[in-house]
Amino acid sequence: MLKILGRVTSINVRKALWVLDELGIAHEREDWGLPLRDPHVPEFLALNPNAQVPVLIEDGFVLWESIAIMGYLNQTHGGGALLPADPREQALAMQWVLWQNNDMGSHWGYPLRSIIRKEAGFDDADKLAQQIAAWTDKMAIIEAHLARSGPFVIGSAFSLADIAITLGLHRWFAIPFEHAPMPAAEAYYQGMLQRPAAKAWLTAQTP
Ligand SMILES: N[C@@H](CCC(=O)N[C@@H](CS)C(=O)NCC(=O)O)C(=O)O
Repeated sequence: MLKILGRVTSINVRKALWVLDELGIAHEREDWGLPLRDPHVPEFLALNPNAQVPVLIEDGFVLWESIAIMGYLNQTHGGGALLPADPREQALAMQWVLWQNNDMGSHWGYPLRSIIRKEAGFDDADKLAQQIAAWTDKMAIIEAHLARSGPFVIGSAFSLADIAITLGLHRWFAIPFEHAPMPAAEAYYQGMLQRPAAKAWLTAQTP
């Protein structure tokens, strides 16, 4: 059976898990990743030399990188249903998937480790304020886009872009600090929460 290696507190693992649930694909999951199970061991490094989750294993096929996993699942088990058929719309959907990974997610590490995980060394108030300000700038980009688009990130159908962006928004709404108002993002997020496959991956247990 298809297996995902990774802890559910990882946003990148949740991208794969949400796609699996959205497509109704039977699978198993094994906890890997700190602090639950250290991936810096030969058994895991043989699968992913980066010592990172998620990793997908199916019939001996091994794949890492969350976006590659989303794409693989969509093609092999979803008949491509989670990406628009139109090449330009498809490219725009992938633009937002990549943006979430590379840009939207580049400033929440410090707030997450400081406010939620309370890790040692993440208690500098100035650094925290700087990172929240930089994150807010990125949020303003998706807020403006969602104010124009909708109900989905791209076009008239749910896609991989909605999974990536909604998980990114979850980080924003789940971490308690004084948030700048993002009404379009909030409305969009509430809409996504209604999807049965989304709920498990947008809870307080999975910040
Ligand atoms: N570019 C990779 C990044 C993967 C990544 O950063 N994974 C983190 C969790 S979100 C990780 O494995 N951290 C180490 C650990 O959990 O032990 C992807 O998108 O899959």
